[in-house]
Amino acid sequence: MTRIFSGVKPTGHLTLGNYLGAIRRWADEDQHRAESLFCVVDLHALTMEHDPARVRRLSRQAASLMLAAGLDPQGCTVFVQSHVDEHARLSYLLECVATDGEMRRMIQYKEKVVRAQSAGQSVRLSLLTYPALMAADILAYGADEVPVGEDQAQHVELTRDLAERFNLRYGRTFVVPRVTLPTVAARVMDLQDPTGKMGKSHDSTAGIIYLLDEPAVITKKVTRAVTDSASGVEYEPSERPGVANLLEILSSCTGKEPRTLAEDYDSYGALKRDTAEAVVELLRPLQTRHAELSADPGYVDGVLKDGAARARALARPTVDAAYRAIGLLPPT
Ligand code: AQP
Repeated sequence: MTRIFSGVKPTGHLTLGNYLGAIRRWADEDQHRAESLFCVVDLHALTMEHDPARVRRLSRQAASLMLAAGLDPQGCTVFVQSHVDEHARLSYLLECVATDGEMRRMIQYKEKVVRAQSAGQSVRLSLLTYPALMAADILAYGADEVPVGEDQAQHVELTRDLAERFNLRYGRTFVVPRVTLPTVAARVMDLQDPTGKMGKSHDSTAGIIYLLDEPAVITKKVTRAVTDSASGVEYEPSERPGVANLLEILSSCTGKEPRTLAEDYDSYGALKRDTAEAVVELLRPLQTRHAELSADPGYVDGVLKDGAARARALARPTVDAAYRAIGLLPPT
């Protein structure tokens, strides 16, 4: 059976980008067709300046939002990365297979270095080595598929390279995974800066729709979305990114093609009104379920405990095999 792994970092409140690019697919499709593992990848939240209490809070919130989005713990494994030691164990081996040059080529690394430096922060070494840990997250489980948004595709490509290199040098140990992207909204853009990704750890929040935003807040953010001064509504992502972003968001809520949707509108006002309404309705059930789960933290903790036990049992044999293959003496 196909095996799927994917995760979300507790670096901020989850956004519409996280939902449309990843989590909705996990819940609506992936968990029903494959053996699936979905993870709150909390170790990745330590690569930039962080507040320990906030990371803990956001980790539980991310898990509860994943469940609220429809992940069924009877049908898939939901867990927290740091509860399973195998991720960190394998990450070191992959650092011994990766090169400094390929880590430095990662776009997210380059972007986040600029962000850290402009905030006057030092750049943590873990920011550079983060893709090795992400590769470990995936390879430890023998995942065949990794459903992510477009921004993570480069890291999955690197994971493939590391798996192939390891297998070639030390004997076949890892499944070589492939990335799967959503057909629409693979990169939801910031409503205030439609040339940049809607990212949960960005400082300016006016262009970011958070999954737990109130309906009135969502409406205000969509209404104030940056478009352009051209007249008429057309789907031209490179020339008119703001309008294209709204059409893609509406498309992923309605199932209609962005280009077809564009024909229904001759004003930005109507497009924004319908997009805001569609997003509010899309998120309503998730927000209701999240409120119920928040009132029952014991349930979420129980899901994460069972999930970690299942994940550990799956990862351990592969990581042990990698330790043997690379030349480490097994304990007696
Ligand atoms: N804007 C997006 N559009 C489509 N998919 C997205 N994803 C993230 N943003 C978008 C996908 O959501 C999954 C989890 O994302 P993540 O937690 O790994 O990263 P992030 O939300 O991008 O958060 P960061 O890295 O902490 O902050 P920023 O955004 O500031 O760089 C992934 O599958 C991702 O592709």
